[in-house]
Amino acid sequence: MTTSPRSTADSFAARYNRAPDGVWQGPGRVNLIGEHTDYNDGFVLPFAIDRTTAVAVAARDDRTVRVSSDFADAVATVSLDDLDDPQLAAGTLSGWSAYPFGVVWALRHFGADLASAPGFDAHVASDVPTGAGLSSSAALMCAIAVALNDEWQLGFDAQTLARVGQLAENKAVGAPTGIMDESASLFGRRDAAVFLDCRSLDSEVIDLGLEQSGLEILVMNTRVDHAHATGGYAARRASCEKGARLMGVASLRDIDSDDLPRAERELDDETFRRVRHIITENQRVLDTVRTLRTDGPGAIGALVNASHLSMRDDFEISVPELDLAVETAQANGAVGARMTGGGFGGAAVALISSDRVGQTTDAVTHAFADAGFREPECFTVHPADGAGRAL
Ligand code: GAF
Repeated sequence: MTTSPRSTADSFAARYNRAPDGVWQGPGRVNLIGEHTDYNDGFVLPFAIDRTTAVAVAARDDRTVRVSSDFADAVATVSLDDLDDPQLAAGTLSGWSAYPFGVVWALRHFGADLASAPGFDAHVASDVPTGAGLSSSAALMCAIAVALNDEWQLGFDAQTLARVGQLAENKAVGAPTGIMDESASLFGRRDAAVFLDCRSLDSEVIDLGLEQSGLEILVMNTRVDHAHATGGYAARRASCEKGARLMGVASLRDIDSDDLPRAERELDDETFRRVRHIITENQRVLDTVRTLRTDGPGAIGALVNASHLSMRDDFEISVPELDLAVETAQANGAVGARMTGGGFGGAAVALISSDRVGQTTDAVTHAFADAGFREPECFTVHPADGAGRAL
């Protein structure tokens, strides 16, 4: 099922009996390399994908905010006046509407003066699969953020909107995520990746040249559900903070491979392996950017494969389904394959020659059936433009 700006406008009109002022969209993302490095002030290399969340919005003449969607029956309603509590009033936000309402709250936190702003009606539609590790939440946050930035003429730049989305995810949804996903969704460019320094927030668009190289990105969604508001993600973040504290640095960005022997001496084995993943992963991002520039995407396979092993063995965020997808893609001639996103489920991606997509999809599907796993969902994605007005 694909989402179009026009069909989202039509759904809005059916729901609210009037036309929207406009339709905005925010894409999901695939991270090419650089996992769990964002909240360690490190480097990431994601790209926005051609799967998006669209939001149709129209202003109201009162202070009411109403949001509806293709994926939930009820219309959620709140007053703008209830979204100005600096701590977020308990119980104000729950369910999926915590995302759009959280963005309103976070815009205010970043200085938007909404004292006399009009409320709005919004309708959301999306073809970013949820729970697949493709950042359906950032897609939604960014679609809403760019829409309200235009609708209320707030004048925030994309970097600030990324921070707005992240804050909403951290505080309104309760997921202690970094800045990568919103940055990818906002800064993405067609056939390119976003090289982001998560400390300075400087970003650079890096051409991928997939088409010229005859390569595709195959997403292999394991359909193993994961949630970043609970469990392993927060635990990994805590381990990294512990590692930095014990190493006497502000963040793991401040140490590099020369510090590994000291880290091994001073840290317990588990914390050491978490730290080693971050240090080596940061280096792999830098090496990938350099290799893309000099030799193109066909030459980054070893780095992509090494990233997966580091996540499997050192950071321990893979699951058997992700490992099987990666190994099967590699056995079928992928240039490289790795799990993408926060881990504990979701999707793996393979960089693969266009003429091997069908064969690899069949091989992964059969391997999952043989292993007794749920049927995976395999599809190609293409690096696409970032969030903005679509209609
Ligand atoms: C999730 C988070 F939202 C990101 O901030 C990032 O930490 C990622 O997991 C792991 O690289 O997508």
